[in-house]
Amino acid sequence: MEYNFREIEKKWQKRWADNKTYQVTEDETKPKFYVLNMFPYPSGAGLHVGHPLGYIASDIYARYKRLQGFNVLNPMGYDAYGLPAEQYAIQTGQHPAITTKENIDRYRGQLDKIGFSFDWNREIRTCEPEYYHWTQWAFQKMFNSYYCNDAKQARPIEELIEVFQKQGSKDLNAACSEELHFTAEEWNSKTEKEQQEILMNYRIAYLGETMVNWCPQLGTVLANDEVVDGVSERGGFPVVQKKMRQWCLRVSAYAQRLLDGLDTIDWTDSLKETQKNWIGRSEGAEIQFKVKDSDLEFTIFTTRADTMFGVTFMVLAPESELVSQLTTDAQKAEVDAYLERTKKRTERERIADRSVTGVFSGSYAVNPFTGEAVPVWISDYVLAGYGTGAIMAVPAHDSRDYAFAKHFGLEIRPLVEGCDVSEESFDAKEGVVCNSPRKGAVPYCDLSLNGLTIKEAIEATKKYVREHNLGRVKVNFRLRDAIFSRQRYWGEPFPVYYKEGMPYMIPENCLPLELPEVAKFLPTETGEPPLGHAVKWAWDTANNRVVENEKIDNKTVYPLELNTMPGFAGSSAYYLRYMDPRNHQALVDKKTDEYWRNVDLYVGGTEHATGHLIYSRFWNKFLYDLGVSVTEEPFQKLVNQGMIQGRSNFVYRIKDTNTFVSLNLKDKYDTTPLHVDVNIVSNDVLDIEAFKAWRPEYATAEFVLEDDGKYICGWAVEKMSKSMFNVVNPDMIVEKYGADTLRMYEMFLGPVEQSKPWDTNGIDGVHRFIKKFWSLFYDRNGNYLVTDEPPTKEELKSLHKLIKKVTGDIEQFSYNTSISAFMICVNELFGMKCSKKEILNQFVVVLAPFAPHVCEELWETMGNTESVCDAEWPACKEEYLVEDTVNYTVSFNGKARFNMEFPADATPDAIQADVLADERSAKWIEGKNIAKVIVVPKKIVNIVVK
Ligand code: ANZ
Repeated sequence: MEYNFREIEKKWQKRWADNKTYQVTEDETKPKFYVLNMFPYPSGAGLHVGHPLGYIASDIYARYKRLQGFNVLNPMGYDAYGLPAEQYAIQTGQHPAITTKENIDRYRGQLDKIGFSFDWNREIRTCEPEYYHWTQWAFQKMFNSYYCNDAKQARPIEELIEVFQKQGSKDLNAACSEELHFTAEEWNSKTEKEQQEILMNYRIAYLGETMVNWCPQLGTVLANDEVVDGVSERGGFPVVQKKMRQWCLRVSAYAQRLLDGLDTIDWTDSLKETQKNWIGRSEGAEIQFKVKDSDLEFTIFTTRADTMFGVTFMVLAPESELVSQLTTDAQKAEVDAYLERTKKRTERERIADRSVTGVFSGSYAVNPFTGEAVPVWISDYVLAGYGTGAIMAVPAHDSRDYAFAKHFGLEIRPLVEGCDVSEESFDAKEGVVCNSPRKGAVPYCDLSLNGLTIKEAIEATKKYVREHNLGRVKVNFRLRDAIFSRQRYWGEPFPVYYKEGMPYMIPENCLPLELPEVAKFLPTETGEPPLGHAVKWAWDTANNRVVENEKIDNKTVYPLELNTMPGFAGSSAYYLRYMDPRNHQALVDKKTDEYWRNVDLYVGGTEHATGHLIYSRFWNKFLYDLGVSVTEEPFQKLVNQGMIQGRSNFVYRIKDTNTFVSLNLKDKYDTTPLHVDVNIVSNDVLDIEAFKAWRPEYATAEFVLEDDGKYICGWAVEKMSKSMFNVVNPDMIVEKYGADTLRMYEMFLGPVEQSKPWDTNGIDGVHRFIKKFWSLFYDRNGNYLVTDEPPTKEELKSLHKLIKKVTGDIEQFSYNTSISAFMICVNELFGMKCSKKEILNQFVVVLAPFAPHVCEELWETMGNTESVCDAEWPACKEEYLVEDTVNYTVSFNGKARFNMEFPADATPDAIQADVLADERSAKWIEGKNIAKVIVVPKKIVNIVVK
């Protein structure tokens, strides 16, 4: 019988579906293991061979764990809301729900062909009301919670209201947007609206005034990475910085816990480092400066409190509220012009750009340590959203302050008098390096920092600041709150209506609030988001239902929110929903949650290092505070799969002609390289007829060929993308070689974590391996070869070497070396003509995670009645690996002369006797005396002759 992969794969895919082989339930008798892939956004282009790389890697692990007796959860679903479907809808008028469904069906068809062990019963789609019910629910919980810094957890907002009623904001230690001070009486005498405004300052989901990248032409806020050089990445429209009231999530409240949690999880060091930098913890001090000749005061944040004596000016962020307060009339025109200019720049550009710009405010601030007045400047190198948005500048010791001072001719004053402050003496890290002792006590301040290290000096200064009430010790984080509103259609609607301009939540039991239909997917003429086109988008509080907008009376019927949630909303807790995807009462049932707990192995791309992987950790911690999630960290181990790059092919057109010249002749002409579809190129040889048929303009193309009549294409490794015509569709590979070959080949390409080009040149080898494996079971004439004969020692050794290697490799995600081990073992068994059931049964089990279809088939052939998925992973028996003989190098006077085999248990005396008796020794001993014989067990025998 031939290896007919098409029939075999079809048969087993059907059998698995019919028998629900991959359906999993909570089984208390077995330990659980939860494997998860970052779920895909189903794009219109379908899957290319790069996409399944991570899925195959995790599938192998899932199958391996199941064979080891674990109850494995391996679900799959779709991140189905998103921009491309909406853009497509705008262009074509097709409803995004329809295109999304089509794309999902296509993905599913492709995935099914690869033989994954997904439990499709648990599929989720983030755009389904059944799913986003719980996204909306979590949002409402965040709205109704605040973060208590003492308890270090989210607490119900009612608790805060109670505190305000009793004692106002006194002794409050809660995460907030702004420090507010009020008494109980003040609170109690406020109107409902005023109280709601105050609570907004503490809610974990809150409406906040934030600076956003606003693109008027697109009518939406854009994320930082969607803005390039001040224009939108899509369309190139101008983007401005605008203050807008937007939904935000108070992620910053969790900064310390997000940092601490990293120590408890098994992620790569580089990923942890990226998150640490993103969170950006920084210990420092907030110090108050009085404004000269005024009652005003402002606070700066510094990590170098010890540099107070080197302050020569102050700088405010352009967006700081202080700017208008401190700008003098004389400076107003200049300041306004400056503000107008900086408005156009995004924060990211401001961080990256090191050119110096700024303007003097006209005011002076008084250094509380020296009593000296220094000028207050405004510059966009100070960021509004960090620290207090104001700094004290110490140009002698900070490089940006230094550049600023140089540019504007401001004083540069080192901490030690008489230091050289020229450009050459400035070190970007250390500032001006002065080796003499620090400046001592100065008039007005009795603090001496003489002889202290920088660290000690910082601590001493902070102590002084505290004791003299000049400020406070402060830990700052770079991590910002997440902006959670999008002016888009294809996203989760907010379960929110507005009364007197303040948001209210629709009752929890009315969730989900379904996305309404709209006539157009564009912003409205008045600049409202697309939901502004909906005609039935008002909340009737008397009947608790959605009603027509015309019924809005602002007494019982109110307008609903027009923004939708961003892409990361639906992906922030999907791993919890897989545990219990059809539960209508809760996000996840408590008992079920306690069984699955968290994801043991998460596989996905590094591009999510600071987005999804921060948001979902935050979201999970919030749910943990609520008692919903049972572990604080959602993803225990994380593996980043590398990217599969495309291997592009090129043809060379002679300029201004329709003639194409082959690679090795192209230098004789003036040519332009053009991408050619890799699917009509084989081993870099162009299929000329297919090329002519590819595009109408090439139908009449002419060619300058190599001597052997071939057209050879050039090649390069690039991103796999449609525009480079280097996309390889897995369906084609499955069709030609089968899914088992595709799976093994993707793993054979190299380490999972590494990026590597797709290069089909080796795929035949992998396919041949499976065929050779098959031939251990059936000969060419279809005769079944498997026997019940007992295996030999050599055969057992070969098998157990394989078991040991593959077990170790899988644990390390080193699948490429496993594939080589399989090949070696098959060659060994082939050489020994081994078709013994005892050997092959175990081999099949070990190979099954990699090539499940062919293994199921052969497993069945050998008389097994249950699926190979439920076999037992074989244990490696070390006794089979012990070598029977040992190879010794025989040396004379330290020079290796020949080798001899000895039984592993031979004694040194026996070895010595045999070596000396060997005829080859005679030549080296001849005419000399044996002075000494040294036997190093299992290695060498050295004979010293004189
Ligand atoms: C004086 C000083 C002297 C500073 C010195 C540094 C070196 P990290 O570690 O990032 O927290 N800073 C404070 N707020 C800022 C803002 N909104 N925009 C830009 N820069 C700001 O850095 C904190 C330091 O960055 C602070 O310490 C402050 O400058 C500056 F030799 O104060 B330092």
